[in-house]
Amino acid sequence: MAAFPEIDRVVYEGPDSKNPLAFRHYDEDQLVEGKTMKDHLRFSVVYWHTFRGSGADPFGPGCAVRPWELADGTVENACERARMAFEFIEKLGAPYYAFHDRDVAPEGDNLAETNKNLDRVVEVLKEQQARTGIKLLWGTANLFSNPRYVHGAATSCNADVYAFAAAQVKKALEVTKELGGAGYVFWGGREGYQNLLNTDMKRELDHLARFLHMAVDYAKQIGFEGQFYIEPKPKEPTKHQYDSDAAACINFLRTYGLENDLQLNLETNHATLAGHEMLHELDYAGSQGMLGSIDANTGDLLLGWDTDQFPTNVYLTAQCMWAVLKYGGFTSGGVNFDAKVRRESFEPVDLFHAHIGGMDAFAKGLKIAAAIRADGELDSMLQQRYASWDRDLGAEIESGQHDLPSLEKYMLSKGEVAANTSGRQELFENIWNRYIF
Ligand code: XUL
Ligand code: CO
Repeated sequence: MAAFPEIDRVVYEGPDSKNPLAFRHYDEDQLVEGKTMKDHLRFSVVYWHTFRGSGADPFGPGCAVRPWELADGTVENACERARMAFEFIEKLGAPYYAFHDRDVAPEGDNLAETNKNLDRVVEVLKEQQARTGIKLLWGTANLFSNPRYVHGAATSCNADVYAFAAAQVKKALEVTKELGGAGYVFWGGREGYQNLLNTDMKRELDHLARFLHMAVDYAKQIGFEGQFYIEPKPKEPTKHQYDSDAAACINFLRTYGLENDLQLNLETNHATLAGHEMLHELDYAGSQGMLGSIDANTGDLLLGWDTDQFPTNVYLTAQCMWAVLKYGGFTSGGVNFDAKVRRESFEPVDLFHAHIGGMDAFAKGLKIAAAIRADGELDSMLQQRYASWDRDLGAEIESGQHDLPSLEKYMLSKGEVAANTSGRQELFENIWNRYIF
């Protein structure tokens, strides 16, 4: 059965199009910096929000109309849903998707049954991937919804829960490999704490690191060559998540010897919750050689929670793609829409509007970022700002030729510093705006 019989493949019609079901900027074959938009952006649709989101909120149950919720809970329904999901992704023209194990298949009465359910749906996913050419950007395990994970998974105080989570990740890695996944994500879920009085933080961090090492070891054992990622988020559901932001994650990975095995999957709304701009997170991770992938969404600056809205702001998307290009572009990662339509947007067609808007905003952002880079004006202004480091004293310090006494000697003879020059922030902003409008 078709879920969207009245909708055809979404195509590029150009900036003047008023067709709500066409792209105005995302022309997948257009070359930007010598690479197609499709290969730059590597758009991915998330299974959890798009095919399992119901619009439920703390004040009411879901109200979304979803053709694939036929007899929720059965494996047959899950298989049919998977076919409809691929109909959506194919019509949208996104090359990738991402899922949690529990999004795609229901849990059974015990782990063995649950694994069997997953295997049945994975067969359908595999068949649909082969039919459409759509690929898996990354897989992951849901280690937070089931009540057994009330105290967390890899940081639970209950060792049995840790073992269950380990078994779940083992299976999720196997199916991600089976489906040719380009990556595997760890988002902390409930890995964090509400109160330090009842929490042994050091012990929980050690356990989490052991858990990640076990996953990396098992991936090697089964020959899974996808990229591992950790996804920073500072709060929600716990007050303090251990993977709170890019810097905290990188410190954690280095402390425990995991820095060569995991990169970062950065999400815009998570950056907002951490009190950072997304550009900060991207630039920090990129500068440390750990920018892996993006969960593309946006928050609402007037609300303090993870609203997971679709990104429509070209300032944001241009900054994202500017950072991605600066650090060499995606290799295994992509632009994964970890975003959900509003509860009020409950009709199936809203899913198309949301993704088309996000894809167009990112395509336009990519073009803007490439134009800024091609002109090189901002770049040379930035270089100029640091010019004192390119010659004489600055160059000597950078190459390690100085110590405190030699710098004192230099300053004593000079007496006072060379005059500072303006940072020209407003000019930088104006030039950036020239490419936006
Ligand atoms: C939660 C979140 C997750 C991860 C995957 O805020 O972003 O959906 O992306 O577990
Ligand atoms: Co996410």
